[in-house]
Amino acid sequence: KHVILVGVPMDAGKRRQGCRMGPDAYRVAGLDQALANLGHQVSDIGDIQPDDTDVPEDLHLFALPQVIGWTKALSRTAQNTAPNGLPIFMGGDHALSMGTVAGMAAHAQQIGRPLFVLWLDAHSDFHTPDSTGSGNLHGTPVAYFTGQTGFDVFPHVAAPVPTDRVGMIGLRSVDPAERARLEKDHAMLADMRSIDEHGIKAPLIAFLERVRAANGILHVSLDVDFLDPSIAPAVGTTVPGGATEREAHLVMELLHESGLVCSLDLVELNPFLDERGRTAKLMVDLAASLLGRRIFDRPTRSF
Ligand code: DIR
Ligand code: MN
Ligand code: MN
Ligand code: MN
Repeated sequence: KHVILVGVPMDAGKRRQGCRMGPDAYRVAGLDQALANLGHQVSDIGDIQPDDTDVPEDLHLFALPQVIGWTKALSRTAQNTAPNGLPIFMGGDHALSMGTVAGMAAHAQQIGRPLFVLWLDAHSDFHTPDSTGSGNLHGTPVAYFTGQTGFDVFPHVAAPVPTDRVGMIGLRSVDPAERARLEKDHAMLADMRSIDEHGIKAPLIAFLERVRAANGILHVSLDVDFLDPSIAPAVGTTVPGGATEREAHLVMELLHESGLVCSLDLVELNPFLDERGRTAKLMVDLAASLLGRRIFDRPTRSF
């Protein structure tokens, strides 16, 4: 496979700064070599920059013009890279998924296949600009790319992803406005309670079967806070009770075996909060599992 690394030094999605250092942390942790060792051709196109916009600052929404500039640049970059390989967007905070998913959805429309999205996160990031209490736009990307109302000042989403093509695993911090919206329709919601009760594999396999049945392609968005803070401390919004290292690797290996993944976001890594690169290295290992690293081979699964 041709893997295309895209650096996204974006910090505009929330007030606490540091995610802009994420792309270089992944490079220092050896993401390119880890994937090359699996036999992939790896290109790093360097760090991209946001477009200029003349949207004015907003009193409630933090760094609104910058987020819009990033969304434009990222949507274009996703559409330009996806025909040539599997882009990995090295964030940067989770507001970058407004652009990456919008761009991947436009790409999917081009090739005539539906885009599904797997959201691995403690949070559902399903606020709209009207419902967000924090004003931090990293809490809004799912609402944006599914075409919820309230994003008039943002770039138009040419191919919104229907909410019933979005699956979420790892949820344990969902605000009331998000919950009300999520309960309407979704492809799969696995909160930590359901993972405790049924394991992490069952909901994922059911979701992958839906993607396969629809001849879809799958964008994966991995937020560091999907993981338990005891193993992944380098994130500004830790929530206790997250996925274990083994659960996370199982998800990644099953995603690899599905053969359905077209693109990946690695988001919310804040190297300023890390312990000697520990979280960055874990994220690199998870990306490697998603791209085929494993202990022993398993038969290819037909989802
Ligand atoms: C939080 C979002 N619910 C908010 N937190 C996130 O600010 O609205 N953390 N996304 O990663
Ligand atoms: Mn998130
Ligand atoms: Mn999160
Ligand atoms: Mn919140």
